[in-house]
Amino acid sequence: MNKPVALRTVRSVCPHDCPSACALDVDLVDDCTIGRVRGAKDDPYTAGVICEKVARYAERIHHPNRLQYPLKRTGPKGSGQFERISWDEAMAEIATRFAAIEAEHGPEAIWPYFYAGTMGHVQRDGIHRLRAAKGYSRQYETICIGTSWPGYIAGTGYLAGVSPEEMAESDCVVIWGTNAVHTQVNVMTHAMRARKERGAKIVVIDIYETATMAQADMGLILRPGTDGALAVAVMHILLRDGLADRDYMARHTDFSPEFEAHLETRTPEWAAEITGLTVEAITAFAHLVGNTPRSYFRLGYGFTRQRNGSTAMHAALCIPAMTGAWQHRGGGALHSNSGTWGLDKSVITGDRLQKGNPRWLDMSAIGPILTGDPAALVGGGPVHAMLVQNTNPAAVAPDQTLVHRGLAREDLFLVVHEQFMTETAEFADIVLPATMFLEHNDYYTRGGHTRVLYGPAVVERPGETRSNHEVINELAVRLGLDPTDFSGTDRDFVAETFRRSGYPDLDTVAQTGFVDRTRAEDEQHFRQGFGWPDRRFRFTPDWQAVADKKGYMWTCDPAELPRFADHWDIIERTDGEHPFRLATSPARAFLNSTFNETPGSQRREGVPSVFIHPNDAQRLGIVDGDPVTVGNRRGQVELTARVRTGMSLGVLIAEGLHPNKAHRGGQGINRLTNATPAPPFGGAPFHDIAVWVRHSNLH
Ligand SMILES: Nc1nc2c(c(=O)[nH]1)N[C@H]1C(S)=C(S)[C@@H](COP(=O)(O)OP(=O)(O)OC[C@H]3O[C@@H](n4cnc5c(=O)[nH]c(N)nc54)[C@H](O)[C@@H]3O)O[C@H]1N2
Ligand SMILES: Nc1nc2c(c(=O)[nH]1)N[C@H]1C(S)=C(S)[C@@H](COP(=O)(O)OP(=O)(O)OC[C@H]3O[C@@H](n4cnc5c(=O)[nH]c(N)nc54)[C@H](O)[C@@H]3O)O[C@H]1N2
Ligand code: SF4
Ligand SMILES: [Mo]
Repeated sequence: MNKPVALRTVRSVCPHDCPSACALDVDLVDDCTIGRVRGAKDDPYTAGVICEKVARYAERIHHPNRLQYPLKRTGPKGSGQFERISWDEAMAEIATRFAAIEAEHGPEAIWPYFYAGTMGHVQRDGIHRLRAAKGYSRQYETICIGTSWPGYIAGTGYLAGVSPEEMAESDCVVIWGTNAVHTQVNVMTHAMRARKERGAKIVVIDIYETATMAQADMGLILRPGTDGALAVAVMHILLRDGLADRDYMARHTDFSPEFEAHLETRTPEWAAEITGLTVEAITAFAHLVGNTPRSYFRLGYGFTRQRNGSTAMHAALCIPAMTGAWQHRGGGALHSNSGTWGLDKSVITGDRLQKGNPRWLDMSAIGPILTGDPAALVGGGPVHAMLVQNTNPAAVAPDQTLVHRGLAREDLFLVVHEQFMTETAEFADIVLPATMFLEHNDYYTRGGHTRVLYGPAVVERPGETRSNHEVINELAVRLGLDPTDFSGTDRDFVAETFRRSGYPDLDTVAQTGFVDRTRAEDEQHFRQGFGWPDRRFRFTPDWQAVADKKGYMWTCDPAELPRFADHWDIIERTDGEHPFRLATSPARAFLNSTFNETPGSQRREGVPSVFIHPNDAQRLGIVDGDPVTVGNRRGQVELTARVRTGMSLGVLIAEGLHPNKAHRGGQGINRLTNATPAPPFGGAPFHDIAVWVRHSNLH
């Protein structure tokens, strides 16, 4: 077959929930069809590189299974039996049911539910405008950032760090708790530049030998949930061996004799016992960062998906504050730049329209909420209706047994707006077909770099698909809300948001495709001080002050938190019945549950499997390729064993969110995860799971 000839190439942005926010060059074959997708060469962060799954986007946008028409359920809940209906019928039914449920149970019985399927602000966050104007239940956003952001803010007081492009000027790049080769490939571009041009050392800290660690000069494989112990032992060594910058600490941190006395007890021997690392490995790492002023800490999400994730993030972040790496170009840390956009999004989110003071429901606790757990419902009544956009909780949310039981309730009216017939859509009463990013207008941010990018509609939409923005506006008007707040195009909303934010006007931005929000170098490095009133970095965190800054809600007794940066020993314990620790690390060719529908990604990832150490496998009579069952009190999942080294004994790794149905037995990996909110402010500990494993045929 001849390759189709590109008609023209347009600039766009990857909309998916990945810190890289790549600028894309998309070939158009005709008005409806895309060809190749490449990373923009002239974007300084993307630098011409994108992941393989987005390079193959034609497979997703032109997928034969894309939803194209509204559907209404005809069989039992979850049966997947639907009939085609018109948009008018669908919207009329939704409006009638929502109005009736509100009349009978009050507006808090309706819970619009969303997440980050698209990271475009107009399409993603418009659901809040409807929520606010109606006084529906609010959504506490914990599933991804619930533990990591608070841990970072606890130190710096501000959610921002050194531009990732500066990594190229580092002498040591520490990639901590992120599998960047899978989850944000562009980190590698800049880290590898530093190695090539300056001979920088790359350190990777994970719980197994990831594709990222395979490229490292130093790989530290520690036991899950023990990063805090490694971090405080590193600080112990820095102080002991005269590698701490006491002058920097005196000027820019709250370093105290009490904290120093605390660290005296955190010896490398103590940490070796907890982390499973050797004293020599811990010492070598401490000496490397202690002797390398330009050390850049790229702190990921993965190590914070443990119950002690917030304190682990804070402890790791303390290292560059002790060495003074922050002062130097190419030194410091980055977790997320999401505090820096300076956007006024009120036209999208409708803050001014907020009716009453409705309850906040924790998105991670969707299972307990829908099955009537009084604590999760925060004292209020049941949820009777949901509008779901941009997320697939029946696959991605923790404690899947409860999630499915809840979604299957006959007295829950469920509307799902989707691009595909996901596990969640299968439970719906009404399914609405959604556009994709190349078919609507939006602007995008992500914490992994410093630019805000614009992505215009460039191809025709298939069938009767509609954008989130259009659905929210139409539903609001049908529910009797003031059309002035719910009319105008998505492009109008982008333009108005830019205007309110003091950004350049949209026509200008559309020329280049981005707004550069890179802050002054001194600000990125906190050279004039950190984001607390005394301008000092905090080794002794004030978690209440963190909560006050961001409106976080406590999920534990504040007195339980360790006083100083520390290892907090609260992860799920193994026991005789559950002797293994499972982490559900990311797959390279899936993005959460997105792309698990495309053939190229399915080929790359194969069957749902679990990595197991050869000694553990041998003891349990398991050989590579065997069917195994992994389980705990919450559920059981069928996987295929992959026997491999490069991980600790007693650890299991299941990469990726395969479709639930791809597992023998049809139960997805989140059958095993826990929906109890992590302390101090909530979040789902997806990599913190005690389980058993056995050969499936030896029951
Ligand atoms: N290909 C791909 N890309 C993705 C995603 C995806 O699913 N697939 N997801 C996207 C989303 S929504 C997000 S938030 C980001 C997340 O991206 P990351 O920041 O990379 O976070 P995770 O994917 O949760 O996990 C990263 C690594 O943390 C490791 N880990 C788990 N527990 C521990 C621990 O206790 N200590 C240490 N040191 N490491 C640990 C895991 O083994 C894994 O290798 O990636 C985004 N990009
Ligand atoms: N076991 C385990 N579970 C996890 C994780 C883990 O590491 N392990 N990671 C967690 C993390 S970090 C996150 S962020 C969550 C993410 O969970 P989700 O936010 O649910 O992410 P996706 O699975 O990518 O699902 C996004 C859905 O949005 C749809 N979508 C995309 N664009 C649009 C649009 O414009 N309109 C509409 N209506 N729909 C759209 C896509 O088709 C897709 O089905 O998953 C979490 N779940
Ligand atoms: S998923 Fe991430 S790496 Fe891939 S194109 Fe999108 S932003 Fe870039
Ligand atoms: Mo995420």
